[in-house]
Amino acid sequence: SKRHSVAAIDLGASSGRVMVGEVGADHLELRAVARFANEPVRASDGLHWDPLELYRHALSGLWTAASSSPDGLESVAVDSWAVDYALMRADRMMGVPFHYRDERTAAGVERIHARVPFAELYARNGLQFLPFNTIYQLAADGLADEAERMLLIPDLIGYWLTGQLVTERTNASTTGLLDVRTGEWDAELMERVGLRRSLFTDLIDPGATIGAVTAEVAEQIGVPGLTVTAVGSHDTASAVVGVPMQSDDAAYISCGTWGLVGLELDAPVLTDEARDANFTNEGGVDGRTRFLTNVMGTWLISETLREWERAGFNVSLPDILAAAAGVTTDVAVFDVQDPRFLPPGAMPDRIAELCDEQGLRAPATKAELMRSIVESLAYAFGSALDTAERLAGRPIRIVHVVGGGSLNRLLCQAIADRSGRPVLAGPVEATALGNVLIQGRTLGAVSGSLEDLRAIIARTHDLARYEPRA
Ligand code: LFR
Repeated sequence: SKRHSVAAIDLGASSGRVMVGEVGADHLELRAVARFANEPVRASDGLHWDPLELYRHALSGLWTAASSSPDGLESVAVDSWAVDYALMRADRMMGVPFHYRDERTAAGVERIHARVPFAELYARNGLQFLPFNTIYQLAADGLADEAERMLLIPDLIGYWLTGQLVTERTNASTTGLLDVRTGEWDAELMERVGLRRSLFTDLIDPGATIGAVTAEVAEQIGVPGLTVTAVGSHDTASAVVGVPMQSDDAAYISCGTWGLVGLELDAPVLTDEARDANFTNEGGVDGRTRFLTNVMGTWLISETLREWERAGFNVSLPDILAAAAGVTTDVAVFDVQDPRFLPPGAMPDRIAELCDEQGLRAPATKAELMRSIVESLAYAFGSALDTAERLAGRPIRIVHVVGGGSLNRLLCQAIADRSGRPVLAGPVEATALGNVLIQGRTLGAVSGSLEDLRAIIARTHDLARYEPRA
């Protein structure tokens, strides 16, 4: 069958990449053409992203993608972390977008809940409580009243590429302003919380064509008329497309900065129990529901490494994981969901502090600390799996781990052990694969349901299996 080349711009909360995907009915291959860091910047008014820097990398990555694809690129699509946005006025970005880990949002949470109590919000938008959901950020954003439009990060990049103002639906589902039952903007909720309906642009679905790149962009990337396609622009939506689940008893952990633990369902679960367990019903590709909860993820590991580095101790992740694997004493299993771990900063101190408060023996060495983080993450993942199973009423007999965390063998084995279920690890680039497959389907390179697309991944990628040990 004919092979088609497309580019995926995949922006994670700690790094971004541009990948070229070659797709055909029995062919799926990714090649990275650019990888770059995405680091928060703390300025006097808070913690920010640098979207122009990301856009610069995206453009130069596209240039490399095009010039290294002899048969030509047919399409490009963007995905990124969720909830964050730029405010626009007269087609220009107002101010510098905030990072969701910025502490300003606490005031927004109070303002919103004073108008719409959380239980009612949950019934309307189906979202777990995360203090940084867009609705809370907008309520704390001094510029929202002056803005004409709000664009989520992938839509901002899409706007710069094409000049089209649209909002892709899977990412819109993380704003808190989408009706979980209809998938449409909730105008009544907007009115009650004092947000103008006109701030929000038309919704489009994954698979839609956004438009061709502008002449200026074509000039910069060296490809005239390249088509920008919508995919699951929330990275987790694309990652879930990229999980090679083969049966209804499979769950996933999309393990990067966050560990997103859950199931794909046909419809939301909006029970009191789901709300109390803080499970979310995010919008998936093809109208599926991503029923999951946010667990802290490899953020704890990367922030710990960053803190050690600042203190002059440089160690690679593989080396410290090897040392952690050699720890034979019992280590503290602490609550990784403690809110003190949300902002960037001194994780080793915060972990020691939490252990002291909870009467746990704080890790004595760096290897013990790393082991303690890994075991604590695995414990939290395991209990989230049990909760998902109970809330959805669907047995989980196999756990897929995708994303960067799938390369962490100590973690994958600990998940198998602590959850009592076999783990299938990989692919590491599930998000880019999900992005590329939806573009491929729009081009007619592949066809069928998400199950058909996942079967292509299963056929073309090797997974590592971890059996639970007693
Ligand atoms: C993962 C992710 C999560 C979202 C968090 C913040 O990259 O997109 O799904 O809850 O980042 O946007």
